[in-house]
Amino acid sequence: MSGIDYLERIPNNVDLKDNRRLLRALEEWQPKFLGWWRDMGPEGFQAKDAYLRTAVSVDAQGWAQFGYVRMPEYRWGIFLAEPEANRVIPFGDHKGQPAWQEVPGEHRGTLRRLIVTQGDTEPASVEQQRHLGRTCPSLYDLRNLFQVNVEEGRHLWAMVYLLDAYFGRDGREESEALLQRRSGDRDKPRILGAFNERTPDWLSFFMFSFFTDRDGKYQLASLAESGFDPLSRTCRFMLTEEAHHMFVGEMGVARIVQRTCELMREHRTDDVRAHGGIDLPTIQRYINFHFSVSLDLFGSEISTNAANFYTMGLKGRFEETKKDDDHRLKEATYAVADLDGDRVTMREQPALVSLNERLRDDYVADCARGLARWNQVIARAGVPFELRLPHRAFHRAIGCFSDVRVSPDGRVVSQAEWDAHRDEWLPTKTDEAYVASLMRPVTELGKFANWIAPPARGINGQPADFEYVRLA
Ligand code: BYC
Repeated sequence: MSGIDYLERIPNNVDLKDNRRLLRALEEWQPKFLGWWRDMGPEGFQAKDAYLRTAVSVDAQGWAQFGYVRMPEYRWGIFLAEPEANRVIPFGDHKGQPAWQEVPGEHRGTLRRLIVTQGDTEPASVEQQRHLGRTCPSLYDLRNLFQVNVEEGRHLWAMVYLLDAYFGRDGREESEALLQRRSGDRDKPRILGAFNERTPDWLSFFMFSFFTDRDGKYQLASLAESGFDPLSRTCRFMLTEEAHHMFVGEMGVARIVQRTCELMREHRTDDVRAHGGIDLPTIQRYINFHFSVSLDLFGSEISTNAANFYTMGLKGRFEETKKDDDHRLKEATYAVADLDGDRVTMREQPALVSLNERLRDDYVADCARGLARWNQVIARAGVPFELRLPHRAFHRAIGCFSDVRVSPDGRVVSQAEWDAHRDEWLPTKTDEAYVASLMRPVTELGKFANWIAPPARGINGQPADFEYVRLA
């Protein structure tokens, strides 16, 4: 037995000290997690002090404590949002019954699968981002990357807690498997498509944090409605952290857009590549890629899985309890995008099997609000250009549009037309090589790479030139 005091190392509000079985399972898992973190976590910075936020409790003072820490020593804790007294299952066949405090036996396999799918994304994103530290545009951005990484690590802990505490031996096996799959690996890939894509540069990272982390927001919000109360409470706390990740993405892209517009105006040209900026059409192509890949994460438009998750009371809708209907949806319908020959149309479908598409609708509306804010940056600079979300049928690999080619404006096109325009619509090898050529580390205090504007303010009231990571 090592001399580590796990109760001290694992801040928690799940009474770990009184749950010997769980503590033993976590003691066994923690060194494997650390081994994974050393192998697959941020490359090259494990021994550096970073100014990070750690959650040590769920109250206002405790959930965001800032200080310098070396990442392998980060205190990955287990936190559930405070229980809601007399909470009932808000939807599905069990609606109105007391929320489950233990796993409902008949839904055990399905629930485990949902938790594993959620859990799998967390280490996957750390793996995808592990090389980025080497090319950071500033210490401020480097710190934000590490904050996102350690919190994804904590989200993995959150799911492992559920598996170990509630699913016995098969839960522990799943916890191990979460450390064994690898993003992009041919033989043991991560479960969902977007988490096997590469995140080779910081433009991709910011796009990922904006678009793919936002899928996290909507999936977690749906799981936060779950009748299985420990899952609901876990996800509610995770959502507070997710907000910062999307902030990093939104502001990252906004700062790139701002810098691009500055260069366009300063040099009176659209050709900002000549001046070391990232041109707006390239940014648009990255949007097209990351948005479409993230749309796939919501699953097929028509899904009996989604209907079952709902009917079983395991996964609700976004803001389920704020909706004013019967929360069973047996009779209701919902308008779903569909393919009619070579046209994209809308078709009324039973609401239960349409839940993936409904959540995707909520997500698309949220993305559109972020895009509008990027467009304000462009408009304020007086540049006549507008970024757009591509049509939801564009470049899809999951669901009814996966077999056809669709243009960003929503027309079904021939393979020949697709081939002729592909390089206008999606990042090209040349784009990627150009963006890669900009990725040179900037680590002087208060300095920022030429292709990105400094942030309006620093983290936790600190200035932009604060020593967010101590590299010396
Ligand atoms: N890639 O009925 P279907 C986050 C599979 S992100 C590969 O269409 P369903 C984060 C599907 O699993 C949030 N496979 O879909 C963000 C199924 O396989 P099985 C993650 C896919 O089941 C950034 C089959 O296709 N959380 O937190 O209704 C950084 C037919 O499925 C994909 C969750 O996803 C895909 N894109 O819905 C860090 C929540 N899509 O089961 C973290 C939990 C579908 O037949 N997961 N398939 O073998 C779910 O709710 C559901 O599994 C999904 C799929 C919404 C993902």
